[in-house]
Amino acid sequence: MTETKFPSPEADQSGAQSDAPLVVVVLPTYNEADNLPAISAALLALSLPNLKIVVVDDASPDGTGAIADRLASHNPDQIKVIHREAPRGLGRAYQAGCRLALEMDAQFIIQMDADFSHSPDDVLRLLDAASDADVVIGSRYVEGGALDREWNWWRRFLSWWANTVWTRTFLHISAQDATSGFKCWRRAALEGINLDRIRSNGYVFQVETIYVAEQMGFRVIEIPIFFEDRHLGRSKMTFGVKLEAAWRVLEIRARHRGVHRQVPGASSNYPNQPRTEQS
Ligand SMILES: Nc1nc2c(ncn2[C@@H]2O[C@H](COP(=O)(O)OP(=O)(O)OP(=O)(O)O)[C@@H](O)[C@H]2O)c(=O)[nH]1
Ligand SMILES: [Mg+2]
Repeated sequence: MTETKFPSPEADQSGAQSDAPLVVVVLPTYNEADNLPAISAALLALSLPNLKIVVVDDASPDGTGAIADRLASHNPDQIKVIHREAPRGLGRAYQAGCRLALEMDAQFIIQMDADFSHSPDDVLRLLDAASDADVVIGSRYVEGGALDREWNWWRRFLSWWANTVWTRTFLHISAQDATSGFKCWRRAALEGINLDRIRSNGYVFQVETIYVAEQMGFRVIEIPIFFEDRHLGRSKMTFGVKLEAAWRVLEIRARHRGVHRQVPGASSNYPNQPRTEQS
């Protein structure tokens, strides 16, 4: 086994857990009753001694919020729940979850879907890569990344178009998977982009935050992931969400083109020892 930045709980018999950097996983949920218990368990089972979960539920009609509360009551130190009222929206939910993560003093903030499209095991790989970056994207479009074969041609086309044509043409984003919902932020980068200036309500939150991070000169890197189609539950991607994504790309450019980094070298304030994958 190789040295890791995030010591495993087994290796740390002295109760020195608080020395490990706090990793907070923000899990937005809307009707994820079938997935939430399993994804929470999988995350808590990772060999990270200081991991917490923030579930952000938007009054899911299927009772996900009550399930989240039950999980939190069993793991009060590790699971926090935010209950949001209407209007629902992935971007709004992430705003709330990321703010709480910063208040909790998280050093690394992970964004991921709650439906197992993003593998919990890949959280370790994102954290590894964060040794050399301010933001790490779990990417479907860099070499080695892949989409589930279940995706039909129309969905593949839309995702490709959104990433390679729309965001790259209009925003000149360097990342090849700017719409990815699987990311690791160093605290300094998330603070640096300033969530107050992010306006996206829905899925285009992903694009807006990456655009601002790149504009401000934060180091954004991508690592390949396999994006698996959800097994349980249904997609929340509505026509309205797609429409917001399409027009807001134009607004994002007008709003943020001139932003510059205000805290040069911010990432150097955070732990940055090399960490390699466990073997
Ligand atoms: N809190 C909150 N979470 C949401 C909302 N919309 C989607 N989510 C969550 O965001 C994550 C991604 O949503 P999905 O519906 O899986 O979207 P997707 O991955 O693009 O689509 P599929 O691949 O078809 O599942 C999931 O964890 C959802 O439960 C929302 O309005 N509010
Ligand atoms: Mg999904």
